[in-house]
Amino acid sequence: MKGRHTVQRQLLLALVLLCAGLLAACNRQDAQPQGSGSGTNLTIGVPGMRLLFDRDTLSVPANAQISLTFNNSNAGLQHNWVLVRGGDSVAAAVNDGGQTQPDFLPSDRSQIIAATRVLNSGESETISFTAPGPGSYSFICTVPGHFIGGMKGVLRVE
Ligand SMILES: [Cu+2]
Repeated sequence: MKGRHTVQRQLLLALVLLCAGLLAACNRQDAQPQGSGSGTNLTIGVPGMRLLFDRDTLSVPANAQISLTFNNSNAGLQHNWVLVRGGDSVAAAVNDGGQTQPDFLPSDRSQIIAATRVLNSGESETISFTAPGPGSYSFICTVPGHFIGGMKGVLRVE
């Protein structure tokens, strides 16, 4: 029985040390300035003169704070980056609703999670948003003709 008590004491000690370590780790995280370490940074651009984003898949953790920089590195054309609350059918509806609007976004923004403004060639913009729950969400460019031309991709939320 004596040996068993020793094992129990050692387990208890290990547990106490583990808790102390976890608390220390939590305190260190709390001490960090906001935006460093806890968020996810993404960058996306446009290759050459093509109607494409330079990445067709982005992955982020569910509910993470996202900072996304869209560089319109395309030589000559305007583009935006619009993340919708669903797949391609939702993307098509958002795209259709924005075609005649000055900013190419529908007046009803309920199906839009995040969007940059329309950027001229050479401009960039960084936007912040909270990732939705797990799933696949389409991102598109709503400048007329671009989504139809294939300017789209998928944000995977895990
Ligand atoms: Cu575009």
